[in-house]
Amino acid sequence: MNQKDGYNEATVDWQGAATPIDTSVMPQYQANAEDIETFQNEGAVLLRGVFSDWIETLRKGLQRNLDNPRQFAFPCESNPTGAPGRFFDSYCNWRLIPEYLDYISHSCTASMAGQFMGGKSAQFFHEHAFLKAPGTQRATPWHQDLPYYCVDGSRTASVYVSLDQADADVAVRFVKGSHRWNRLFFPPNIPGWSQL
Ligand SMILES: O=C(O)CCC(=O)C(=O)O
Ligand SMILES: [Fe+2]
Repeated sequence: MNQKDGYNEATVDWQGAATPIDTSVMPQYQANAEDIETFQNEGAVLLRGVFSDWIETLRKGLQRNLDNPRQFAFPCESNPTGAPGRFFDSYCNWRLIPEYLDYISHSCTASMAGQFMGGKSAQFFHEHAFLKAPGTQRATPWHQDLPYYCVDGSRTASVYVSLDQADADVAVRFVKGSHRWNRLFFPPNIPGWSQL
């Protein structure tokens, strides 16, 4: 894999020309006040089934990424050689993977994020795909995203779409209310960044 010092590098031109998205045809999400309050207070809210109709499309998109990792941006295999399972991630591919572009342009994800952030408009930052095959021993380290993003502020939201059922002990977890601790937790092992 195209890694330097353990970190993934761009393998393709991931910026390219601007990709116009017609926001007028994006479906609206109807967030309820209670869910917004939970998100604001606890930092995360579970919304079941909202993207059921998009799972197959997103799986197809992810499969492109998995089949030809080097044709996409920032591919990274984090499993040590010979370790069971697979831990793969890649990001900034929404222009290169038509299924991702379809989801971003035609699902209610933008409307949803906008309402939970409490803004009048939403700016899309990027997508990030994670794959952990059954048996993978390596876990994603505890972290917050904000410290390593080139954005700041509290009106941000990630829409995390799970494409598979995962047991609770290996599923993504959030520390309730930690967004309000007035502390930033950097991902570990990034040179110059403080350890968690
Ligand atoms: O699913 C994971 O392992 C990590 C997800 C994550 O860090 C993120 O979505 O920002
Ligand atoms: Fe993250």
